[in-house]
Amino acid sequence: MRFMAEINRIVILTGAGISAESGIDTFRSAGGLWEQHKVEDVATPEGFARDPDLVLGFYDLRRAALAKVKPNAAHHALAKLEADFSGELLLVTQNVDDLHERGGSRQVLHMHGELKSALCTSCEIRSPWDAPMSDRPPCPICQAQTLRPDVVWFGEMPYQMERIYTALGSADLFVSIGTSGAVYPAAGFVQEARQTGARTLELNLEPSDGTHFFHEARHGPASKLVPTWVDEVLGR
Ligand code: BJW
Repeated sequence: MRFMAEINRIVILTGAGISAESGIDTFRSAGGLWEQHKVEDVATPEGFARDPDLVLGFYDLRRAALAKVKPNAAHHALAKLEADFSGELLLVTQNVDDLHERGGSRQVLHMHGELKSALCTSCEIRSPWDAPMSDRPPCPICQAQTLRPDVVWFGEMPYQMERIYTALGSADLFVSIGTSGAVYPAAGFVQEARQTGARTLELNLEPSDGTHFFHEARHGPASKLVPTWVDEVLGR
């Protein structure tokens, strides 16, 4: 790893693995969400058009389950990094849970949306949301009963891509935590960051699909790897 004093701009990408030890199912592991549900039924616009009740119910259950889980040591460590790192840090998460925020992170870019947000398909405004949607509540802005989960499904454009690519273009260090590297465009961030000279580090339970793209990969549970790495960055 490049001498830490040279690291001024860090981009971190997190995925479902960082929340696994908090008790949230990942997608692609044995017993994960995509073994329990067909991805084309619950995570595509076409699936939502075909059976909105199924999709709204799926996300209602996942939103309600957030009340039963807590951030773990990895979320807390990234919050400590945000508070104590003197350079620029961008935390990008593919996760729709709110565990980074509850772990203390103040600036989190949710590129795949958030469970606690609703998107109105009529007025297209996003509103904070912490209730079921299966009963077709009205949009708080335009009153139309056309709310959907504010999450990014396959075939849809993730949020704030321009901001992410700009940060990747000037990053000294890109760190990927708890993601399988199976879903684009996030899976391509490592190559994007490398192209413009960033060091790249993977922290994951096991080698991801793109592990060979990283300069360094450390494998194990996020609750152990992330606090250790944060202490290294902060020189503790
Ligand atoms: C631990 C651990 C522990 C466990 N500690 N680790 C080529 C280029 C561009 C696009 C495509 C392409 N080929 C195909 C596409 C289209 C498609 C895509 O990528 N398909 C793939 C299946 C191939 N992508 C899209 O459609 C995206 N949109 C798009 O591309 O728009 C056009 C565009 C083009 C160019 C630039 C920009 C845009 C949208 C993708 C939307 C994904 N949506 C979902 C659902 C969100 C809502 C919800 O949560 O329900 O996002 S799918 C699901 O996968 C979710 C996740 O965010 C995402 C990634 O999953 P993640 O986080 O990696 O989880 P897992 O389960 O896969 O992995 C967990 C990892 O953790 C594992 O490795 C474990 O080992 C590890 N782990 N325990 C540390 N304790």
